[in-house]
Amino acid sequence: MEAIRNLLEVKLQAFDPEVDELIRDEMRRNEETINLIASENYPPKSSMKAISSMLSGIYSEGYPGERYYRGLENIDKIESVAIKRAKAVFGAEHANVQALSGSSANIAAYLALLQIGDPILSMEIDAGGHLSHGAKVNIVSKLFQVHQYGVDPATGLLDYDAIRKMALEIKPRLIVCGASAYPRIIDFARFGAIAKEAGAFLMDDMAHIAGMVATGDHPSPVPHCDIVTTTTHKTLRMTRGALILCRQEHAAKVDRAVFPVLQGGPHQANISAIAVGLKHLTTPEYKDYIGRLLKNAKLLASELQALGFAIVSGGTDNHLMLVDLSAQGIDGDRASIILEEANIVVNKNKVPGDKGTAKKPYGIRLGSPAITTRGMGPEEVRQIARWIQSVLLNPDDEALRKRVKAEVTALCRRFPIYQPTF
Ligand code: DSN
Repeated sequence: MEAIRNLLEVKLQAFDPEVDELIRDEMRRNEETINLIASENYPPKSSMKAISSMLSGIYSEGYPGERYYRGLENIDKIESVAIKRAKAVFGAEHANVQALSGSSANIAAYLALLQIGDPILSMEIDAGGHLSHGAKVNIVSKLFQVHQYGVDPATGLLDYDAIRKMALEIKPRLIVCGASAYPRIIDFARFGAIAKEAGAFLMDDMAHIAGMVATGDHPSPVPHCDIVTTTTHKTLRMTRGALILCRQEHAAKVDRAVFPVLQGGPHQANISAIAVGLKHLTTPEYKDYIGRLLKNAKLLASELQALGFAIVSGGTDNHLMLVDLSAQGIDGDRASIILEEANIVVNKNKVPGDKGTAKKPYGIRLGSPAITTRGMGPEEVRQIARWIQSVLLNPDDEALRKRVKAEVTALCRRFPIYQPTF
């Protein structure tokens, strides 16, 4: 933040006060709101210092030691550090750090392992899968023959017997496990056995749980999968990008799928920030952060349950939870709007068996990564649950929302996002 602030003060404010003010507004919004978006977080100042360097203007098509342009001696070293750290943190045989986002990482993984038109078996978006796992509106569904599994609508859990049955019938070339909205541990060993029996490759998109995997607080998909992808900015708390981890046998195909098949020059400023972020993952502070994040998520789920909300699957094993609002008679769209009016930011989300639509589902998704980065703990989590209850049970009470907003803002002031040590 300091680096960005300096940059703003030195150049941006004078040159472009319009954009400067909008960025400042966004920083103020963050400082004054409770962010429960499960996929968002605040990167450390050291990572932001790295990303705001002149590396933003560099072109470096290719990989360390095999570039198409000259002048990349330092860039090669930086990318090599990022690769070495990514392999070490996750125990992977090979790492590619160039994919620009989770969706491009996933598409690169498919292109590495599959021919166009091959069958894939993945999780449907309504059950917690991601767009890039093959949702109808996504390019993946046009490139490959996508078959999808869901969760048991009664329990909200993956039904591994049903997935095995589908896999043996469909004979997919690739099975995708991993999700954007699944609150329980995924049995990667079980998926590995199903993929082996069906003769399929196995890929995991661990974007949401990668932070816990990095610290050993969640089973790792790496030993069981041909390829594992992740974004870098959710529980991993880095700047926005992606990693693709794979077995050595797939390394050349993965690298080629990223460049030159899918992308041109990688964003080297971000790769330098990812290298810095990967170093953070090995610190005792980060391990402690993940422990607090898990406790906060479990507590938020149990408090909301005690206050009468239905939590899909009855709780959470990770950093996120899905609240089914059908019993409260309020849809997730309206819920997210009135919570935002009280400075509590969440996203609407479908829940298993949801009768609503993507735009008006009957659930919301909540996560603990951002509030935990700010240092909020049990006392604040209990208070947040009470605020959520009072706002959602009184959707027509604007005065109440104003009062909650004032209380939320006061709490946020006690927990500045960027403390001196972060
Ligand atoms: N949009 C992200 C999420 O919220 O899970 C996934 O890309």
